[in-house]
Amino acid sequence: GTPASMSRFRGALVAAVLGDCVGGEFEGAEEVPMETVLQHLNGLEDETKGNCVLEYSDDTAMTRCVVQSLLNRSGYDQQDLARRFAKEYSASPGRGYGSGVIQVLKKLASPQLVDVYQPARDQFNGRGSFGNGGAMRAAPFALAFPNLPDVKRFACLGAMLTHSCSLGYNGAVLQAMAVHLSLQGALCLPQQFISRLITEMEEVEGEEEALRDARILKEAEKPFCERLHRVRDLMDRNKVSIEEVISELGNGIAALHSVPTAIFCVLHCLQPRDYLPESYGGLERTIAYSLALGGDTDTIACMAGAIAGAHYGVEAVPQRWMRCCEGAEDADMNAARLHALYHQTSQGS
Ligand code: R7I
Ligand code: MG
Ligand code: MG
Repeated sequence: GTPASMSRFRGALVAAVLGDCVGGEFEGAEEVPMETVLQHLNGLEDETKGNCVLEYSDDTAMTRCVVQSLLNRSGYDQQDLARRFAKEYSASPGRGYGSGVIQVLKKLASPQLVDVYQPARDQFNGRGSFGNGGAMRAAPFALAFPNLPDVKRFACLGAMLTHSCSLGYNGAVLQAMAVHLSLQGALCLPQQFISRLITEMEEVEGEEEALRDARILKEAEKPFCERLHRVRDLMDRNKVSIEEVISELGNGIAALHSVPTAIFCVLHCLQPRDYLPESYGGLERTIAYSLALGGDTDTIACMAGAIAGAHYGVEAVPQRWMRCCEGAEDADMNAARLHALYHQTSQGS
């Protein structure tokens, strides 16, 4: 497809929902046999089972808040977004939110709150969360703003409403950038794609706060860059085992242990793989592979889904998977509205 086409917007938002919904089945499982993954996915296509409904989790619930806020305010509005997160949580608290972030969401509901970023700063003894909750909802920023500096800035701020540690919000910046580049067709040249992400993250992680957090948490000097180099090493290799991917990149709830992993899933599945069905296209391969890693499957599949969906477009989304997933239709409609906002913004400024 052409860069930033409607199909790419729809693919990104719909496949993110699919990843979350189908990934929920295995969240927290230690490594999932591919056979089990394929059974789960084939089950979605079994029409004799009637209308299966897979509910979305916090990943999609918060993504929907971001989408609604960006559309309603025609851009980023921190007060509005904070209010929507709080309202969504109090309406449906059982979506599987991280155990720490719940406190932030409760504080965000207070009408007396002056600084909407303060509750996030109070997390984890004042260091802030490094969970992947900021990254899991970052895709809409890439679908609302055509310019990369805006994507980076607003993805960062949007994440800081709950994640004030740089290892949290920089995961969101990386995820939004990956969706942005994919939307432009950058995955047609995978080597350049990963190199570009590394170059951008070099700058992002060169900031004082990031360098300090990395030091305190005893990570590499530039933790996301280090992981992206590992992604590049793994994608250059013909055969990579699931165990190696987990040990090199991680499959956990920290942004550092899941965003680079999601990016790897997309890159690895650009080609057919002998352990995945021949009938699968790239999008199906990406989601199946993400689930087979185990761990934080809903979130890794959600993030990989957004990046892959922006590359392959909505035509690559299996209809029968889509029909099973709560919120997929809404995502499709909202993607079209974001497409309009994006192209309006690019002409206006
Ligand atoms: O990041 P967050 O919104 O959780 C997202 C995850 C996704 O997998 C969703 O699908 C859902 O299942 O949850 O929520 P947080 O509570 O901010 O972070 C998640 C977890 O990461 C926390 O509950 C902690 O276990 C851990 N964590 C930390 N632990 C120690 N020190 C995050 N930050 C820290 C920290 O600074
Ligand atoms: Mg979830
Ligand atoms: Mg999760």
